Amino acid sequence: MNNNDKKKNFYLITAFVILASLFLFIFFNGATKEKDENQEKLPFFLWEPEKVNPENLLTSYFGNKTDFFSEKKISDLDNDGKEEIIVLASEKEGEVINSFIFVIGPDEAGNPEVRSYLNIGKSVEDKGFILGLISNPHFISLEDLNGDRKQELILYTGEAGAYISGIGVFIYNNNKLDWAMLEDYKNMVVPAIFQEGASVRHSLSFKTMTEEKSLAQISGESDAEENWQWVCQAYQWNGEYFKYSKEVSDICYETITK
Ligand SMILES: [Ca+2]
Ligand SMILES: [Ca+2]
Repeated sequence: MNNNDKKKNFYLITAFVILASLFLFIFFNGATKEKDENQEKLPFFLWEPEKVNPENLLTSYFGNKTDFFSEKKISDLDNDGKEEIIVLASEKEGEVINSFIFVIGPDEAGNPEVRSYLNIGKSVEDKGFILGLISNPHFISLEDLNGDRKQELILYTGEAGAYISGIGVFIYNNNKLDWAMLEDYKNMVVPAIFQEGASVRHSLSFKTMTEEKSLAQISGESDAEENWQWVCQAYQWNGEYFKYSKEVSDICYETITK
């Protein structure tokens, strides 16, 4: 090995050592940063919705009302990677039954907090409608009806006399729960509630049409000659609310009669 070769080797080794040091520095620096970020996120790992007792939280939220009967589901409603607890609860106030939907999520420390709640009956009245059919609500499903990857809540909103029962659709968006609204064929924008029963409509069923971003109610009706026929009314998401669509109603009708 001549002097030139030795020099060349020296430079190569030096360059290698510098590069290796640089690589190790970047690698460990990055790892430390990642660890710091994990530590900042730590409270969310403490959020264990299945261990939360919502009844305790809601009792303290509403004072000493202890006559809640409730149903709950755990699901990531708003698709942000963290699950929420959805609770249905009712309380009797004299002859009146107040029914609520609660959405509970983690606060910054990972403790449960009520994100939003809705008094089902009162919120309808606040919108200028009267709805006398609210009793003990139950879950039907949580699913994305309008294609924004966030789940809507589809609930039985309770039963009343004359074999009447109702189905309500609710939207949870930006930490706020509210009725999904729909525009009917008379161009009235109303809370999305579908009623079934002897004095309303017969054989109602509720159909979700994911591909059309629509929901539909299917009912049976007798025409003037007492001929039984199926009727399909479909409402398609227009970015703001579900709007009656003749076209989607026809698609709905085809799927149930073919
Ligand atoms: Ca969530
Ligand atoms: Ca949705």
